[in-house]
Amino acid sequence: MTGLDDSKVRLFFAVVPDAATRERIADAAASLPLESEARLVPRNNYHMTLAFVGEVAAPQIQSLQQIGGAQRTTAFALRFESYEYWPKPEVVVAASRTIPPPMEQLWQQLHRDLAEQQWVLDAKRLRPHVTLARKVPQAPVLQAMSSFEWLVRDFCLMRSDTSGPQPAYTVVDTWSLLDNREKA
Ligand code: 2AM
Repeated sequence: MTGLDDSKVRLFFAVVPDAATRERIADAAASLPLESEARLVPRNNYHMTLAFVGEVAAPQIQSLQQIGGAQRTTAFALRFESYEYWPKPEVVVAASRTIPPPMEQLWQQLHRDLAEQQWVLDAKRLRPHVTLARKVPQAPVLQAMSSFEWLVRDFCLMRSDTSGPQPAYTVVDTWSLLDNREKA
């Protein structure tokens, strides 16, 4: 754990892409037809959120790290195959519509463990996605997306600093998912 002071920090569990996947995501983002007010997510900020926890006081971070470290899910692969426009948050995302069972298990268990520690999140269901662009007030005409696979071998607890023009994300802790051969 680095760079955390006594004040509250904004935390979330997420998967960060490897370099090759980051390139595929950037390719998908580059093909988007966007109006000038839209903001492409900087490529260093790409992530797939698993659970947005929100503002957390420093002494509580340890309990989140324990929850992350307690997960026993195998690695999984996801295929991102389409763009989606989500009008409420005004974002365009790259979406994966087929959810691998280990990912559903990780999502369910994380939310159960968080709820047990009084972290009740408002997420209703898992919708695997990577946000590509924000501040998109109207649905763009979206073409077919060149699909790509993302092999997920680990996940992180991330800190989000929203004080600048773009959020700055830092990894607080990372946990490897289990190899398929060493199932819990
Ligand atoms: P996203 O994953 O759909 O892009 C860090 O703030 C990440 O947590 C964001 O990328 C964001 O969406 C996700 N998130 C989910 N719920 C959020 C909320 N209520 N407030 C801020 N971010 C949220």
